[in-house]
Amino acid sequence: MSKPTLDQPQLFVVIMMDEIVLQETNVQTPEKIFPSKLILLGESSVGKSSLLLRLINRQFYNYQESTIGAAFFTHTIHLDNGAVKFEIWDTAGQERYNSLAPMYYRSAQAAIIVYDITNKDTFERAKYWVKELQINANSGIIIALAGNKLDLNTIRSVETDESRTFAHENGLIFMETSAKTCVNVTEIFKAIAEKQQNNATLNTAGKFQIRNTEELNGTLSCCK
Ligand SMILES: Nc1nc2c(ncn2[C@@H]2O[C@H](COP(=O)(O)OP(=O)(O)O)[C@@H](O)[C@H]2O)c(=O)[nH]1
Ligand SMILES: [Mg+2]
Repeated sequence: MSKPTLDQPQLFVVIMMDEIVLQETNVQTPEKIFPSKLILLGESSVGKSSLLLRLINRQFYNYQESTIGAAFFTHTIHLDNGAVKFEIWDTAGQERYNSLAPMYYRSAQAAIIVYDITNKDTFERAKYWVKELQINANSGIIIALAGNKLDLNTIRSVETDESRTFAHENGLIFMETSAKTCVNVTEIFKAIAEKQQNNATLNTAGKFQIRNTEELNGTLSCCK
């Protein structure tokens, strides 16, 4: 059997399964569901598709095939007070053709900007995307910065402190991730879901609940 990729139908079967399970669950315990459009941005080959494949399919390929065009996938994160149903857009082409990007990030509620910790240029590119979204995207967009390929820590060229400081200054969620060894993959999506739900609660009920993302550690993992 040929290797499944994000473009092949196998993955859609998994996604459909996810949604069927959700519906069955809802019959017994109806749960408030927040829809959220999330886009993956970042330089080519930083691991955007690999992170998504790891999240949805719990798999990793050393030779991930290039994304063609853009594809979207749904994935629901369940929280204590409801669920966030992400419509996740994995893009290709935005790396080379800046003009394509607004088409993807327009109307997005969240973005994960990915860079490769072993490649400084990709971090510079990530900074560009942060500025671009701050200026042109929805004002309330939640932005997360993912320093991917943490398994290659020994040959890193972007220091954690530098990225953390940049993220802090710009109000971003920040995590270093590895699609390969499955570090912080589900966690980064859950942190976004938490923030989105908190913002929604703040907007609708005037209540604000601060949650520490560290409390999530160990409670969720995409690697079973
Ligand atoms: N070592 C390592 N390699 C990774 C990781 N994530 C992706 N890759 C590899 O990096 C290459 C590009 O990945 P891909 O997901 O296609 O990047 P994209 O162009 O940003 O979508 C592929 O060869 C992946 O196997 C990671 O966390 N660690
Ligand atoms: Mg890709």
